[in-house]
Amino acid sequence: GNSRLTDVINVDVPSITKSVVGHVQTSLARAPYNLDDLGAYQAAALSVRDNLIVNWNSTQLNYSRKAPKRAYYLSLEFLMGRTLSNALLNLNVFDGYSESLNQLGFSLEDVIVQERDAALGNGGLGRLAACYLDSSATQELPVWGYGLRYKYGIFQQLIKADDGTQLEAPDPWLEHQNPWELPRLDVVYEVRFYGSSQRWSDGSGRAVWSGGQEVLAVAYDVMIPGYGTKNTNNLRLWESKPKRGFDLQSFNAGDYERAVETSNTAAAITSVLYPNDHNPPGKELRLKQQYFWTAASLADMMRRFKHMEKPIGEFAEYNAIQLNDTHPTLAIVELLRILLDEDEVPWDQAWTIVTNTFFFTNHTVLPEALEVKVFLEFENGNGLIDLDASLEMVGPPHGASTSEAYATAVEKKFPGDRERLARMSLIEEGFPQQVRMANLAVIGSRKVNGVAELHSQLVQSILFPDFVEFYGKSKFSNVTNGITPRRWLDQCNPGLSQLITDTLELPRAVWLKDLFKLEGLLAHADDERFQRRWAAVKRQNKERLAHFVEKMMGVKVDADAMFDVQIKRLHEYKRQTLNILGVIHRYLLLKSMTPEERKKVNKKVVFFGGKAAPGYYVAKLTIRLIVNVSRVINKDPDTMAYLSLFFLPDYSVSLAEVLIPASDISQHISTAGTEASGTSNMKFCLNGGLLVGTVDGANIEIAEEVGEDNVFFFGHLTPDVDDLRYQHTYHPVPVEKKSPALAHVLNTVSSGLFGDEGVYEPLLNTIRQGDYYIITEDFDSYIRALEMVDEAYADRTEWIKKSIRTTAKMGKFSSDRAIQDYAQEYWNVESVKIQD
Ligand code: 26V
Repeated sequence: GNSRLTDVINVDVPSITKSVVGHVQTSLARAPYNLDDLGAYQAAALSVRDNLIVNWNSTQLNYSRKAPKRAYYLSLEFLMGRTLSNALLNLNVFDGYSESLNQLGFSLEDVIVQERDAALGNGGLGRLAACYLDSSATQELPVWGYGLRYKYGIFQQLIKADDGTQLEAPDPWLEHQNPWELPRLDVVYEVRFYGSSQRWSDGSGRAVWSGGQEVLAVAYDVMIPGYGTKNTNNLRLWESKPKRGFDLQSFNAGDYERAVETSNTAAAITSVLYPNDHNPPGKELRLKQQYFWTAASLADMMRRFKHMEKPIGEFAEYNAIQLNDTHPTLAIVELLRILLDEDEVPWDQAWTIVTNTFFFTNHTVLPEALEVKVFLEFENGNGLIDLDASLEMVGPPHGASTSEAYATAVEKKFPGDRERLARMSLIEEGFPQQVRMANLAVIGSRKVNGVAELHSQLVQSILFPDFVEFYGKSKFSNVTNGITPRRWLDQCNPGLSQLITDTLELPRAVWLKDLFKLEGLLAHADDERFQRRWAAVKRQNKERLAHFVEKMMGVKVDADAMFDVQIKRLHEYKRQTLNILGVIHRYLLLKSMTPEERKKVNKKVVFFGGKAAPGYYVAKLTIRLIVNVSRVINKDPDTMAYLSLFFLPDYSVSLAEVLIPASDISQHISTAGTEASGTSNMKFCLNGGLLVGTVDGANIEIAEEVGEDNVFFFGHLTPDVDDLRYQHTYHPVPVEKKSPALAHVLNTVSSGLFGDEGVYEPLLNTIRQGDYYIITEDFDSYIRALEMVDEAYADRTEWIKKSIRTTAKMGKFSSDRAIQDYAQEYWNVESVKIQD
């Protein structure tokens, strides 16, 4: 069905087979007969890797020879998912491997799913970084990613059988060896922690830093192939390692625990990804991760730059560094430290270089997500708590000079405005004092951006108004997020990809690199044959998901029903609660109907997926409610034909690749002004799913592109939210008054219909009291929007047209466009074509 042979130029099946079998025998040391799917995956991956290595080498050699300006994407998270299928498609050898594996008695589909996801990220921010790497390589831009090689990625989510609560288990993704990384045991840096620093007395700001603890950073390179190009970029991940394996003295003295203690603390740094997004953990280990990673990355960039033999003053002409949120902000003070202490650059020039090098992307306006770092006391501490001590604790001794120079400049521009000075300070006063990472990121960067139009406005008006006044508007701008159409259409939805290629009469290699070409589909939206094929693809994808769910959960899923999906991290602002309360409302309505009435109702299957931060009590309670509601309604004989509900455990990139192509409608229902962008909204629309959502984040720009008549908007708008919150706090009105329908639903949950009498009260009370995310205010209009969805779906032809028009207008949301924005408007880097 999904043959891609049409555009394949280079399918040399015998040589692929030779390479795969060669790896079975000499790399895996196994016999080609009697091989299982896992073995076949490993051999196929090693064979593909051989090709990647060749391309990677010539790319890196070309970059070194041509010495272009480079950009570095610093992100603590890269949510890569699986690599094999992506590499096969980007190298244009998918069919060749498929055929070869068939001949060897395997199905490529079964082999592909043997791979574990590389899940080194929490959600949108980490997946965005992965899409940006794909687009950078595809556009032949000299961009590297820098991150950490966590031994354990995002935790595995289990749902407890008895009460439906979330449990967390470790994600040992490196258990089998990882064929996509190249250990670079020779690329090693020493990173210092603690110790003390002696400042020179010449007023230069220069210091000598010594003592403390040194940890080694070892590089692991992950190859990032571009689509339809030889260019293969690099993602360099650091692993921490003790400088000395163990302490021989303690060992000889018989104290074995002591002997390995320091080696344990060193290894701990890159042991695990922090699983909370939006709530900074405030743990010493997290700060250590941040310094370890930024120090190693900068040392590496500096070594590369020194190799070019350019004057240090030209550093920013050859290097641009994008900060993915505030997590890598210590890079600013670390570069300053290197320039001052190691290269003896005068302070003013050093600061100019720094502020020409860095660019800062903010990813949320939620106040609780803003990183402030507690001043941890100096190890040899004299009890002095100031910026110097704090930043010296983990590293660079130049926090204070930065802070002073900057305070002087602010004071000069706004003389005597003490309150403003306090707001703009790098230090949040109090006990203990804390460093405001966002303020440091703003002052140390050339440009600051948000991730969708509305969000970028809010970044300027809510987060940094003082800085907009201080620096002027031009320092602040917007780069709307994007997604890679290679993974999020071609790879996850081969049926649709093929239909698009057939319809546009363009090679897929063309439209996948220029997504605006999808507009060509508009001319076919009224063609009935095309509509039927379009609907058939969606139907197939729904059946694929139905089979998947049946296999995973042992329950039948009706692919005739409308599929309604909400998949994202659990968070109050994302309002999964609103969705589940809406499901209960629908269930109660169905229960109140006669069998005859029910027959006229649109059949619906609702899917949820997503992880809650382990310590986020209300989010975990929401999962528990969803699971227990599903247990009641899925076996209610009155309603089960019309409404069913699934919480799919352990949501991941790979699960998203099955869910997204199968959705008829998806939910993006954050309180207006809280979701910076959202990126799954783009993925659903690209796959012909429609949206129900609030006027928030990138939903707004999606509606601008596809037309408001193709999006189901509801709810209050951003400017009204603060007032409504104020009313709920100071002039509370009972839920019954505002929304009788919601009150009925809340009371039904309280009554214990879904078991666990009383346990949901803390969750329900977040709505009954305060209602910070204004669920009460939005509930009725949400229900109305869902009714509109049902009505629209009843006219199936019209629905299919909406679906086609939606996909056709998604060009803007390719991450290729986003990366072009960064490359041109921010980094000033140009593509480098690889020659052999
Ligand atoms: C913050 C923190 C705080 C410290 C602990 C670990 C951690 C991890 C991640 C974050 C960042 C939270 C911000 C975030 O993930 N924002 C999301 O970024 C997406 C990509 O721009 C965007 O689509 C989502 O709307 C936004 O919520």
